Amino acid sequence: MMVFAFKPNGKPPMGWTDKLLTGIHEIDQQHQVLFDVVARLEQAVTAEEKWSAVHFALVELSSFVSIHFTVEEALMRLHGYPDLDSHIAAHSVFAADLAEIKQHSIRQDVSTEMTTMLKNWLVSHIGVVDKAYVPHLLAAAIVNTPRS
Ligand code: FEA
Repeated sequence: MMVFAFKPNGKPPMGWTDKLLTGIHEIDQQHQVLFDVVARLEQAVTAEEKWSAVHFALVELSSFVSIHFTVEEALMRLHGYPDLDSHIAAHSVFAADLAEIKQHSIRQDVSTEMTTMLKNWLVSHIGVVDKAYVPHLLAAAIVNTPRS
């Protein structure tokens, strides 16, 4: 069973900055899970853990990325976001890069450059491309407070 690391009342994940908050609670939680999983991947790579630990972190990251992209794309589609197609295209490129690194991890070591590339993509995608849909979704009255 896949267990994701998000702890709602825990510390913010490594590398997370509140500048990346969108104000849409569900999305912000998911983004922090992504950072958490990337931090675990980085740790496995820098500590030179067994290939299987690195591969498992990449499997976990791919699984959660896929869930997250599905949720985001559904919200944008549901609310008629005009830049949906280019946003989906950006997701597809990242998912393909990630799949390639995951395959690579079976045969060869994953480099810190690769994990840095993944983290940098997350920061710039969330900070620019995701933030661009926020005014549209908030105007469409997406619920943005935590469920009790
Ligand atoms: Fe458009 Fe959200 O996607 N954060 N990520 N990755």
